[in-house]
Amino acid sequence: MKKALITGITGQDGSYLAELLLERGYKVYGLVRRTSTPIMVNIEHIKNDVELISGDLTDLSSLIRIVESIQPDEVYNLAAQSFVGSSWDQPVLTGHVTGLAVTNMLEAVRIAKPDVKFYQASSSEMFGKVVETPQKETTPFYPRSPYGVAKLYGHWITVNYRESFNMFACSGILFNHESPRRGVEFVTRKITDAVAKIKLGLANELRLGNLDAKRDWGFAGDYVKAMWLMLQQETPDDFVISTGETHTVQEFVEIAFNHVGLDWKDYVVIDPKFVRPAEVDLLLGDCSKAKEKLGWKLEVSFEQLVKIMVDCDLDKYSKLSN
Ligand code: NDP
Ligand code: GDR
Repeated sequence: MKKALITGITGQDGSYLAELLLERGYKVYGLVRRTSTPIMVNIEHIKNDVELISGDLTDLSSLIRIVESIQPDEVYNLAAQSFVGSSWDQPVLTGHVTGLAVTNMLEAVRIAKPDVKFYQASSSEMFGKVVETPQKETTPFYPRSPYGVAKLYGHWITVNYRESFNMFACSGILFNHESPRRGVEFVTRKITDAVAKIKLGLANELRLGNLDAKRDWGFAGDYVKAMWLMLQQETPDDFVISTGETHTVQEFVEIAFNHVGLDWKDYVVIDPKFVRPAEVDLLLGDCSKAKEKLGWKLEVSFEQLVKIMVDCDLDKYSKLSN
């Protein structure tokens, strides 16, 4: 039985990845932070099937001990301070967790199980300012937030450990991916959550920032398959994962409101509080390399994704109000 360790298992991607690995017969271990009250919403349904281990990405000694005791075949490093907006409020913490701590995980592996297959959750935020579109593996990076800068460190240190120590380390440069398990501060879930509340009479407005930003949005369930595929290859490499379509925040808003028969213009209020100090205007990925070498493909379209998310939030609030 193969063993996998997932950091960030309580997050959106960690929960989908854990499901996928369990389906494929893996023994799954998840690193979880100690919290005063448990926050396990995303993994409630599988918490008896996975083994949760207490630790923190910033604490090297605990990571070494964990890798030593589990002896995993694969490590998926998904833990991060992942909200771009907060990275301006907490730039140092973001640098520690999202950037430097990637070295902790790599060191733990190098010391305790150097033949591990390692996946690093890199991000299209590393492309930042538009230098070239569509963005691919060879596009120069120009991050526009403390989060993007920290992810760039994580990306390059992963490449460096592969080249320096001959480790099987891959970096997945994933474009935005969403689901009903997305945190509510991210714009897609913020929108679908508000649309459901407005439809059910539980809210009467949705306050947003820049509606013109363009993102390449896919479904998280499709993207975790790409992570797994990267670690099943003969040689480690870096891959862009994206849909190859870009949409504005406004288009997302329109589809979500239309889906419940409402006109978004009656409810959306632009609030400067949600406009960022520096914006990434356009993300559009070219994932030809992943399609060709990994055989990866998308299953959920953009419109389907928006509707799935709205329906889930409607269902959730309908049950709560009954
Ligand atoms: P989430 O924010 O949903 O999950 C982040 C996870 O990291 C949570 O489990 C969180 O734990 C954990 N975590 C945070 N800080 C620490 C720490 N110090 N020690 C241990 N665990 C910690 O992110 P996603 O699932 O959306 O994303 C997964 C990864 O992929 C992240 O690294 C993200 O930056 C990256 N990424 C995401 C994309 C996306 O569109 N979703 C696109 C590209 C990259 P807790 O529950 O305790 O907070
Ligand atoms: P992003 O996701 O920054 O792309 O990072 P987010 O959903 O936060 O923002 C997307 C775009 O929407 C605009 N926007 C708003 N965003 C939020 N959160 N709230 C608002 O009210 C709002 N109004 C407009 C933003 O300005 C932005 O342009 C996500 C995260 O998952 C990262 O961890 C990941 O690396 C990248 O995607 C790829």
